[in-house]
Amino acid sequence: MIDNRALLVIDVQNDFCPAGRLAVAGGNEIVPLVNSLAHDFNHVVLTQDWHPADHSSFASQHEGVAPFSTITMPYGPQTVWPDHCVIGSEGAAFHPQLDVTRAELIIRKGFRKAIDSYSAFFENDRKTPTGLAGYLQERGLTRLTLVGLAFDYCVRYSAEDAKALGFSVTVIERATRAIDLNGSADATRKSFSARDIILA
Ligand code: VGL
Ligand code: ZN
Repeated sequence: MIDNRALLVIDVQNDFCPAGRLAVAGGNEIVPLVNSLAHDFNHVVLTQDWHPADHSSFASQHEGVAPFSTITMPYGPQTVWPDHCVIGSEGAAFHPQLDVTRAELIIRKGFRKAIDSYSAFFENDRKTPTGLAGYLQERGLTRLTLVGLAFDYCVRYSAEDAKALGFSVTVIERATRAIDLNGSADATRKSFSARDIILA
């Protein structure tokens, strides 16, 4: 019987760790636990936030707009961020202690200038697929465990999309850290509970 479980490790990158450009408090602390989980799973997929230097999700690209405020894009509201995870930069690299040797796939997202992608499955228009669902489905990987950064953005959107696509979804909260903007961490817990996403 094939092992249908996969660990999805979201955005454990330097820019989301302390001293990074979009630092998530304690982001680095999850690395040992993520590594030990990666050894317990037979299938591991990593995601990597991967933006061009002039990405439209950067506040710096919008005159007079402060980081962490919300703008309206053609596809809907978009929070704007400090510049982060610029393609090829040290900030976009995985945390140096992250064990990447277990990964069977690395999926990059947010590489199109005009659209952001929090979710590992769909860009922020909520309909352009990244291809990850097809990859997992073709391989029979139907039971997903999510960890990584940030709990209330890329982990949240990835988990919700995975659930809506019919995967079974568990998020291990102690292997995540939150940005927590305007109550977003609590909103994430409530949303998971409403959608039957298991928070372990
Ligand atoms: C993320 C904000 C912007 C994340 C990525 O990985 O949660 N958050 N880009
Ligand atoms: Zn980003």
